[in-house]
Amino acid sequence: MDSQPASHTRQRSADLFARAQQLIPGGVNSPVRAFRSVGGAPFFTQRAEGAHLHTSDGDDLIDFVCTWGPAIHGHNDPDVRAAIAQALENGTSFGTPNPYEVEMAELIIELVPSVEKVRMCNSGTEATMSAIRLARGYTGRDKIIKFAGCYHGHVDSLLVKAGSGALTLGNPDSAGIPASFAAETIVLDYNDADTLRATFAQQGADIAAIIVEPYPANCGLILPDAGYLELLRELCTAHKSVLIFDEVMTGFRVALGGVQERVGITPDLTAMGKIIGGGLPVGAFGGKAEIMNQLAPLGPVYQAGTLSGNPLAMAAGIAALKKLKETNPYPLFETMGRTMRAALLDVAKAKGFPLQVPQVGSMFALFFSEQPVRNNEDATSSQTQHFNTLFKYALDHGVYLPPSAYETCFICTAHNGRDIEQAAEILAAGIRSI
Ligand code: KE4
Repeated sequence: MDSQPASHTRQRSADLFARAQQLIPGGVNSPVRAFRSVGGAPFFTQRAEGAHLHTSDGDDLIDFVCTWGPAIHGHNDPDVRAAIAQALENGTSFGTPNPYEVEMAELIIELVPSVEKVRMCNSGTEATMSAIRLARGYTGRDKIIKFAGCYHGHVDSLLVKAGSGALTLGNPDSAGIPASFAAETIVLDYNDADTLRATFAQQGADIAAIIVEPYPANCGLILPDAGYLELLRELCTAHKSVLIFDEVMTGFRVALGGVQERVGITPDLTAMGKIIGGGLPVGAFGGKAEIMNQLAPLGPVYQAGTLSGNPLAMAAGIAALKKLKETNPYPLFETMGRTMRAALLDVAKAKGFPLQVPQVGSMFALFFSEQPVRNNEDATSSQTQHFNTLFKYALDHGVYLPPSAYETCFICTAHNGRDIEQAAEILAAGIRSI
């Protein structure tokens, strides 16, 4: 892959972006795509294949965003395509139950043992929003605990940042969120066991649920201290609060059964998305039948969706999940992830540069920080300007990292072999150039 000349203008993308900005707020349909965090203007993608994006400017990029997680088999996977094409023969949406929904539910329940019943929806946001409503309806309580830096989609009660004061009551983290909503959300630091215990001691009887990304991956990638996730389980059990694992990103990615399979913890509810749609719009939430049966039409908690269980999305997701079962790519992911981590740490050490590369399987992140990153405050204290410099160097040399230091890089099976080595060389050169 040739390095792009620094003067490479990406003119076609620039023209498209100029038009888009006249029509769509910020020119994008999701904010992170606007490159505001890293600077510069976004490129537009014409086609995606395997581990590569082919841009409107004729560039060929090794992709470590993988459309934010769904493309675990690489883009445009032939088996997923074939499944969509076959389903398409019968139409795109029926508004009635369809056989694909049953097969998808059977697969999820087989692969994620904590899930006894599951409901499909159309995004990760819908999944977490519905899980929270369900937990509140099931417990009759209002308070939710979330953790600073964790992102669970644009749910009103979760777009909340840490408040001040001992009770850490939340403040809105977006315009349009009533203070009354934010006040029902308690925001704590991830990996802070003492404050968590104290919060439950003070308010346990009012806490409907904890919602957590068990491996937070929306503030870079953060891994739990030993015993921390077990503490979440212990406190929720003791206080009869619902433990919700948001595995929209980690589900089926870090193991077939997600983080909960790796750590042997059984949440009460799990939010899912991304991979289970094979790249088409999807979300799902599931867990204990006793809780799930509170959902309409059985119970008093309402939740619905015109396109929930859409046959094309179900066919694509079923193909993606079946392929994961058949190929078991997780050892390969660990090997590729460690190859990338070692290459980055080696060059940073040789340069005497502070770099942390948390990695688990096919997920890794880069923090330019002396200290390991244990929570959101550590993450935001890292030298993100170095990440932004690396991002630009990488893009100019044919490697696409997530356009924010607070995202996580994804490896797919299609990276195997030359792509991962070539990308590691380019990123190492990028670190040397900082
Ligand atoms: P969606 O509504 O975007 O499908 O899912 C929301 C969501 C929920 N939970 C977790 C752990 C998530 O990571 C997400 C969405 N992830 C981001 C990337 N970090 C999506 C990218 C974007 O917002 O454009």
